[in-house]
Amino acid sequence: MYRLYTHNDLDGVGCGILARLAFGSNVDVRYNSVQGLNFQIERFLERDNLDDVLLITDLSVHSDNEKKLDEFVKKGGSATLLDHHKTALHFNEYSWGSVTVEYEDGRLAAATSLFYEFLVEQGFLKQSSSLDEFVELVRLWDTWEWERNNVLKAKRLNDLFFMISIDEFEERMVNRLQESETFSFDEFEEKILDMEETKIERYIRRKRRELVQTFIGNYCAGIVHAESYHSELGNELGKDSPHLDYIAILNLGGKKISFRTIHDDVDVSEIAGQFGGGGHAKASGCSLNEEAYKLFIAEPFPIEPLRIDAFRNQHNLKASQSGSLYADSEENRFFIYPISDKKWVLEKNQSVESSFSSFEEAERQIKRNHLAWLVRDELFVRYLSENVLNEKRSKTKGN
Ligand SMILES: [Mn+2]
Repeated sequence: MYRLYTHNDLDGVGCGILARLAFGSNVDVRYNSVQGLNFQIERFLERDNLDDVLLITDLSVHSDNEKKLDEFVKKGGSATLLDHHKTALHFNEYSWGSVTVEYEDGRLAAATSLFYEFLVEQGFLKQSSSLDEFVELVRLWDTWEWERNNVLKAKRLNDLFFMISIDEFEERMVNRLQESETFSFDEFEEKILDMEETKIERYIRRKRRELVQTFIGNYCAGIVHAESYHSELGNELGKDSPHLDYIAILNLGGKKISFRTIHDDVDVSEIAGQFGGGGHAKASGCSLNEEAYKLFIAEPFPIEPLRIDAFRNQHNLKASQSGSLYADSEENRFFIYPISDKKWVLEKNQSVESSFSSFEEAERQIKRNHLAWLVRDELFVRYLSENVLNEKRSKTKGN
């Protein structure tokens, strides 16, 4: 009997689907959380059945199980651990461990793509174009390469994975990969995916209206309370307000904070680390301890949400050659206009404040320090006409 222990995310379940296709009813597949795996492996080792073929994908075991697994193999047991996480690289020291983080051509590896190559190489599975595509979509999702290459189908595959149960997902994918030559969603899946997308868009729009801005340490943070869609939220709010260094997403019920950034020069794993958490440079998290509660919830509580830039304007547009007008809650007016290709002037209440080499830098300055927003056309037109009139009047006086 083949026994596959794998992760319970899309990449892990991708391995489960491949195992079903390769071994049919001759495989027992278990989906585990990171913590759940060691318990399962202990149970497996206690049974001490040398006829079983053990496969572990997308997860690794703790050092105690590592030793026991090595003993199991040394006395004739069969085990293979395939992973792509940096933290598992030391398993390459064992004949039964194979960890690849990156392919030679620079693409990042995923457990599903490694397991696919393994099964084909060993002659358990025949390569096909639908399998190639399915495996590549899982890899693109798991490594976040889908974003850079803008492969929405990979994101939709993961959305579908979250919308139905693991069992149903597995069954649908196994049938599809056996039957079709290309990989695509069926009509029902397309429909629920479209509905989900609309729902997420609406959720993000609502959350944008609750976004609060404040300085925490040296960073200008955007703070929002949300229970779902953290990746989408962090990404969309970050792109919508690039002047924010990162977005902190608070889940009070779960007592957790997620940090997301779109900027290469901000490392949110460091920020999470200050509160006992960790993660990656662009996505991290921590528990909500007392210090974090004070900084991210109590102190920003009285702050009004960040105003939204006017978005139906025809005239007052960002980076316009005829200038862009902003306001803040103290009724200051900020006017940004170019005087040459690389010189943008910032006026505050009609007197020159400073100049910048790009529009973005000027806007960043007023958004970070004054929480300013792009005003509606009506205000822009009034501002310009008052300016013109003031000028005429002052000239007439001079005569
Ligand atoms: Mn993975």
